[in-house]
Amino acid sequence: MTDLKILFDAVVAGKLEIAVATTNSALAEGIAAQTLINEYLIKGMEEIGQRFEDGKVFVPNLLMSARAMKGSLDILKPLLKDSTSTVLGKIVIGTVKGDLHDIGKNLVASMLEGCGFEVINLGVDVSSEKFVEAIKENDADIICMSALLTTTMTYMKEVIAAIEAAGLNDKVKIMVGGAPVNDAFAKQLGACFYSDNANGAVQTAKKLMSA
Ligand code: B1M
Repeated sequence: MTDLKILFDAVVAGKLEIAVATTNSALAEGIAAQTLINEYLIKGMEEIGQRFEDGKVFVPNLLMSARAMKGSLDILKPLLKDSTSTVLGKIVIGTVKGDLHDIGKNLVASMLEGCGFEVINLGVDVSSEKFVEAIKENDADIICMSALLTTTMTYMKEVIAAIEAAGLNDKVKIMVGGAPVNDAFAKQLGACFYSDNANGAVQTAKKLMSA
């Protein structure tokens, strides 16, 4: 029986090979992908984030942890798919300008894709112009913005202003998320829907498509 604490420790210590090997053995024993993500990978990233905040580790440690988490997620992502065969809607997703954090955003994108949405992932450091262009080009139903920094979350306002200026606000629904974002902030932004995790983002997106 795999000791799953090893997975948590591998993320914290940034040990890619151990993270990958433990993920594979846990899956072989029938442990669900969602359990590995929610109970070990995300918690490992939270722990390294806390150590960074406390000045105990530095940016290279964050990068190694991110690499270990990504290695594990690459194995788990294909397993997040459900049996939906019809496309529920089109979603443009990206991390806003100035922000390079993409692990959470990619997890949200994978879950949305796995649950039947067509997802156009614009990556990180995405400008308002690029968001607007992608909405138009893809005739998107929903846009999801992610921000992990208190200094970049405010850029969401600019994206919303650009969407309004392009006359797209009646056409596209806006969702926001990321560690510093909360419901109150989403309300301040205006007609925005907030979710604090990937599962919640899928549920919200499904509700918006059936509204
Ligand atoms: Co940085 N970083 N980082 N970092 N980093 C944080 C965010 C920080 C909180 C760490 C800390 O101090 N405790 C802090 C921000 C402080 C603040 O703004 N108040 C911070 C800082 C300061 C920085 C730098 C400035 C450090 C420096 O250079 N001095 C720098 C900024 C670079 C930049 O972006 N311009 C920086 C850099 C980096 C790395 C590149 C080294 C690396 C990112 C690698 C990568 O993403 N490819 C990194 C990492 C790994 C982190 C922490 C440790 C982990 C983030 C993560 O991946 N979490 C983070 C600390 C923390 O969050 N505890 C930290 C796991 C992920 C699954 O969770 O992203 O929250 P999360 O996503 C969740 C939800 O938020 C939600 O669902 C996801 C799944 O449940 N969600 C959405 C996310 N997006 C959504 C969109 C939606 C809906 C839900 O749309 C609808």
